[in-house]
Amino acid sequence: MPANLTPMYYKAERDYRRAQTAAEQVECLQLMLQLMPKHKGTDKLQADIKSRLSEARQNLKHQLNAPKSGQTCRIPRQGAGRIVIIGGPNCGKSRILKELTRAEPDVAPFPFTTREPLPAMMEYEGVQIQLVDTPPITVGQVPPWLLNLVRTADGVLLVLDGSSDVAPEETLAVIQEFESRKTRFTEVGGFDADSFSIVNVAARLIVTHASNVDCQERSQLLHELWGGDLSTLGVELDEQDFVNALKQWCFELLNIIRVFTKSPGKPADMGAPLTIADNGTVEDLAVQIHEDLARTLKHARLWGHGDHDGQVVGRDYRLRDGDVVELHC
Ligand SMILES: Nc1nc2c(ncn2[C@@H]2O[C@H](COP(=O)(O)OP(=O)(O)OP(=O)(O)O)[C@@H](O)[C@H]2O)c(=O)[nH]1
Ligand SMILES: [Mg+2]
Repeated sequence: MPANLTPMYYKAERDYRRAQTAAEQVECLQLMLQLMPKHKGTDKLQADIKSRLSEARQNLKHQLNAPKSGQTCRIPRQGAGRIVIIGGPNCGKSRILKELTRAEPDVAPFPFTTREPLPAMMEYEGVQIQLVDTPPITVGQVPPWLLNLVRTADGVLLVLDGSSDVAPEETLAVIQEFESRKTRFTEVGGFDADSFSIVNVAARLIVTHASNVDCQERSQLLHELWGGDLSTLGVELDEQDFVNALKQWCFELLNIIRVFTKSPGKPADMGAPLTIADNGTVEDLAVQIHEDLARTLKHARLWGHGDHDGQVVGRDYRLRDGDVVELHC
C-alpha cells in the first residue's frame, strides 16, 4: 500500500535530516509522526520513527546531564542550502571558499592551515548558498562536530588535490572515515531506504589544480581505489571560468529550482527568488511560505513554462526553474 505522504511531512523529514541537535531532532520526529497518515502502508515507517524518537530523547537527556566537553560547532543555517567543503590536507578547500565568496580564509601552500570551520555566503543568480570551509581530515580524525556538520549538510564538495601524488589515498581515507560512521557520499542525498541511521549526502568530487597534466589520472585512481562513483569537476582556481563553473555546480548540487512570487496586479520581485526542491509543486511552494497558506490554497496562476501567461494551475502542478507564481486562497 502506498504511504501517501504529504508535502508537509516531507518538509518535516527534510528538517529532521538537517537537525543539528538532539532537541531539534525530537521536535522534527514528533511532527513527522503527527503529520503521517496512519494506515497499513505506513506501519513500518511509524515504527522506525518511534524508535528514532526514543533514541533522540535518550541523547537529549544524556546531553542535558553530561558536562560540556570537546569542540562544538554551532553554525546557524542561512540561505537556500548549506554545502560543506571537505578533504585531506592542503587540497584547496579554503581557496575554494575564498574564490566563491567574499570571505578571507587563510590560504597557504602548506597543510593544516585551517583549524576551525568557516561559513560564508555564495551568491548564484539571486540565490544565496551557505558554504562552510573545514579543517583537513586525516585517518581517525573526524571530530563529532564535523561528522554532524557533514551528515546534516545539503551537499558536500569533496576536494582532491590534482597536483599531489598522495591525494588519491588521502581522499580515499576521507571517504572511508565517513563510511565507517554510516555516512555515504552519493549523487543524491537522503536517508538510506533500509535504515534511518545511514545518511546519504549529495556530493561532488572537485579536483583542484586542473592544469596539472596528471590531475585526471589522480581522480581516476581515487575512483578505482574506492569503487564508488561521483560526478567530478576539475578546476583551476586561478581562472575565472572554472570559478564560475564551480558556482553553477554548487547550485545544481542542491537540486533546487528558483520560483518568483507575485501579488495580483503587481509585478513579481525578480530579485528575490524562493527556492523549492526540483520537481516541487505549487503546494510545496505554499508550504515553504507558510503552512497556513498550504492549507487554504485553492489554485495558482502561472507565468513562465505554462501553456499561456496567467494559466490557472492546481496545487499538484509541478513548477520549473524561473516560474512566476501567484497563489490564491
Ligand atoms: N594554482 C592553483 N593553486 C591552488 C588551487 N587550489 C589550491 N591551490 C593552492 O594550494 C594551496 C593550498 O590551498 P588551501 O586552500 O590553503 O588548502 P586547504 O585544503 O584549505 O588546506 P588545509 O586548511 O591545510 O587543509 C594554496 O597555496 C592554494 O592557493 C588551484 O586550483 N590552482
Ligand atoms: Mg584550509
